[in-house]
Amino acid sequence: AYYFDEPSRTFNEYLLVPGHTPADCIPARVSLKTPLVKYRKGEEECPLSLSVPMVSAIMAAVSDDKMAVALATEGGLSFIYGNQSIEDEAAMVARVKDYKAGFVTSDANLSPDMTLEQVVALKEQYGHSTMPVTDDGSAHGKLLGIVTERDYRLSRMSMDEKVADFMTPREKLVVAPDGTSLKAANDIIWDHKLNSLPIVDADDHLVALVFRKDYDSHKSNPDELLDAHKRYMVGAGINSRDYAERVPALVEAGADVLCIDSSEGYSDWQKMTIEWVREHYGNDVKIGAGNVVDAEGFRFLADAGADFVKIGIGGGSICITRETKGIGRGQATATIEVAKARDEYFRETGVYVPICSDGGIVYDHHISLALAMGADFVMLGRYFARFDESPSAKVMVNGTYMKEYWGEGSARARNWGRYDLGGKKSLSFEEGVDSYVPYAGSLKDNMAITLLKLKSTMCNCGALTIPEFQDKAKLTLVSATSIVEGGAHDVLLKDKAPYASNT
Ligand code: MZP
Repeated sequence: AYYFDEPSRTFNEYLLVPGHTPADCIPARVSLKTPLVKYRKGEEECPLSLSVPMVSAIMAAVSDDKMAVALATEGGLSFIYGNQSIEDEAAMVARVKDYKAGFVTSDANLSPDMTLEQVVALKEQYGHSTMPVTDDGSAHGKLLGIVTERDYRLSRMSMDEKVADFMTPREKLVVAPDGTSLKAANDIIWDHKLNSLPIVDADDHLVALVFRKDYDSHKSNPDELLDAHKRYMVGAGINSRDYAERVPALVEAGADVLCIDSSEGYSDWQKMTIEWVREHYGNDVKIGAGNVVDAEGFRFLADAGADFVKIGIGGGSICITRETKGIGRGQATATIEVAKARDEYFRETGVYVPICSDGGIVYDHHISLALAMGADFVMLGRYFARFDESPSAKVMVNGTYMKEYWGEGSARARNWGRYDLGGKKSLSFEEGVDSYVPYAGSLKDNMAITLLKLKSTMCNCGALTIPEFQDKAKLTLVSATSIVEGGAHDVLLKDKAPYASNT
């Protein structure tokens, strides 16, 4: 047997030592842009990049189309979960791509006299972009109008509150048939006391109505505002069994990037999947692979043609793989080793293959540590599961709001494709648990704090970009006793547990 010289370590065992902070190194100037897929040395720009280095896990409790829209709005990316029918997964991808952020488009079919059923039928047509609001908040009530679903969800209001709020002009739906003239559109806006602006084409026909706040925030002319109306990026999980059917459906639906979802990716199954994609799509379809935890595993997947490689076995909050099968590696050590292998591969081949640290992020500062250790971006499950936008149920447990969160290897998910090593199509034993995580509110609010912490840490290390951070970071191991020193200690806390995870 081969023995590694060093024990494998977790993020909690490391700290960053500050570097020199120049006066112009302030959070407002930090860029979190990071590559998502591989590129060649000398190429001006990576073909796909993220504005923030966070992606949501390929899990049924985390990444559906709603999560994908909310996260893409903040500059990250979701990988829609693959443990569902090909049709359902492709439909989720298509809904993200069809999502019309901040716009209520004109439609000749909309009218204030419509029944709720008719609106729901239209909603199907538009995907998830709109929500009907009725006077009594029930499905039988009289239709008052339609609000964009993003506003509806992000407001965290109950249906009742929403109906009350709906009476304010901000949320009202404008009913404006195609071909409406600018004058007629302005009349509608005036009559309905709407806080919207009409966008018209060269013939003065209405193209769309835009919420004024979106218009103002762009500070641009109407044309630019409609260019700004770009489609969100979305990823999708696949497995190494039904890819010949699943990949074409996801590509057709508009997925920007795919990822083979497996608990252990150093296998011929992954190589065969990547080869199939290359044979049928060349380099047009981007595909990530994993998970691996050492240099050998990285090299194997990079040579197989993976567009990015995911790191992590057994570190997920809901994962019991290490207990069940005795395989895995501390997430920090795995990330450090794979980052070195990525850099060596780049020097040798001129190809930069981004790496993603997946699982085991408990505190916000673990994201900083993962990036400092060389990860290009991180994948999180538990973090996102806590938010309004995750697909799981919000429940009251012992007087506290919780969200359900379960592993893909749990009896609840039975995602056999993720753990498959050939043989029958079923999950023979569990590698994950079913759990609750504390409800934390909206994704937008939480991510704003997390990202500000990350940017502040980067400035403490004198870095304005992620590559600069990776270059300049100085990391130190911490002893068990200095971990105690790092928390509040030797004082009597007034409030209970202010140091809960992600605070
Ligand atoms: P975390 O962010 O909750 O700590 O970890 C999320 C990661 O755990 C996922 O991205 C995936 O790699 C992994 N995962 C998902 N389900 C299981 C399981 O049931 C699991 N064991 O380990």
